[in-house]
Amino acid sequence: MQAFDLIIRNANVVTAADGFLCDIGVRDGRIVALGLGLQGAAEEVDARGRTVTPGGIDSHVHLDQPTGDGSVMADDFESGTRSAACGGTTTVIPFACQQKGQSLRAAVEDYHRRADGRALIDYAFHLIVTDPTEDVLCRELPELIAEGYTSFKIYMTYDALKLNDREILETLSVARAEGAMVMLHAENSDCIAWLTERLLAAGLSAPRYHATSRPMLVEREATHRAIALAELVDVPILIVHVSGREAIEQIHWAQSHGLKVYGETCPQYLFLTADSLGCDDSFEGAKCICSPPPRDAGNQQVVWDGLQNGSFEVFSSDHAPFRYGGPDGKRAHGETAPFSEVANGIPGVETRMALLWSEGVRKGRITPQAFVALTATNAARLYGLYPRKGSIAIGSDADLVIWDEDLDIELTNEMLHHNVDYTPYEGMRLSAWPAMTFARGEQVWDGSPLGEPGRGEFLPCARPEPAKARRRASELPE
Ligand code: DUC
Ligand code: ZN
Ligand code: ZN
Repeated sequence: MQAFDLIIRNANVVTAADGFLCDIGVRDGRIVALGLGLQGAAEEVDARGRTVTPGGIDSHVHLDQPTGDGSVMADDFESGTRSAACGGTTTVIPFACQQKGQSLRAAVEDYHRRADGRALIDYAFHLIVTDPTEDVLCRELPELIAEGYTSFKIYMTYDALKLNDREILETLSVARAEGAMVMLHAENSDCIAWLTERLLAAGLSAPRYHATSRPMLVEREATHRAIALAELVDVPILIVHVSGREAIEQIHWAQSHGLKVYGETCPQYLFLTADSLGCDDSFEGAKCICSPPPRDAGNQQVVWDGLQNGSFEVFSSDHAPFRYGGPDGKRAHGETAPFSEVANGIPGVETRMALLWSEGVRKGRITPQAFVALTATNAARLYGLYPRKGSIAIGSDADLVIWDEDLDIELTNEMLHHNVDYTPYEGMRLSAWPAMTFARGEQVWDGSPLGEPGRGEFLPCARPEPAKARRRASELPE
């Protein structure tokens, strides 16, 4: 028998901490040796001159998630994970979303049925808690956390999803007691509703007014409030999809006061602006409707700075796949639907890694090590998947990307593998793209998608170390 199933030779390995030249020996889907001159493999790949990073962990994606408003997500676990693999991502964490009135358990079981047998790469689940009844808080949530669903999202906006401050406090308390990571969608719901009503009453309903209805202030206020609520409970939180300066300032304030507040941002806040939603009243801008909305060039720069200076832990895609054409995507409420009825979210699971490598690393804005931390290692730590995922280390899964660089390619939707009919980044020029992606040692991308649906496994998550409260429980009154 050979010592290894696979050797990736002469790799310029980059981890969140280091960069070094070595061979990577893989057996049974895991990295079992890092060294020079490894011998004895069934298969060898020469990576000479090429950077090899851990496969990406996209810890914020929406796949086949029921929406309840007539729109349908175009990507299921098969197309979504195939697209992820083609873009260098080897683990995704989508959301099992509780509908109000539904048990959390039922939401999880339903989501497993959607995933079973379809995924091409490994996946875990976050929960979305929308109905924190006594049974959910006292029984279901603790049980599910113990079973490996150790992170959940809370919305502060959207009528069908949002919790009020009291409910947030109760839910945060459970996270604290059970050691789960809480993700918060921070936008002030009442401010948005008030602004939306006034805009629509004035006849300002085109996609571009989506940005007007959700100014930075509403994100800043909710971010501030989320931090205050978490401080009161003494529990770490992660603010998702942070769009610009004012929210980053809140996170930075919290971090500089010793609070465990983590931040996530996404490609749309680096590469899109409010102008992407249109400069006239055409519906085309619906392609870029997402929340919070993209801001302006000044805010883009502050987001870049935050990626560089450690304000952000995670760079995820927030892939929310709604088609532009057809009756059940962006147009589910008609061609002339007001912005407030357009499905929220944009695709990006396949483009996330290459956008950040091209525009971040290769343009000298972030280091290769920061890239790895932001796209893989930190997510693994924050969501209880480390060290199985997120690194190139002995014992870790052989989830690897070999990069092609010095390219000059035009990004088009035709080259992507999602089931969405557009990319918001159409026409951008990229200088890098994954040449090969390996997931647990099996090649899932070599310029063409490889691997069978169902090869991806569900990953129960450990209680994340970064979710630990700062004080002992006995220091808080019961
Ligand atoms: N929040 C998300 O996380 N994704 C899509 C839409 C939204 O509001
Ligand atoms: Zn959100
Ligand atoms: Zn999302």
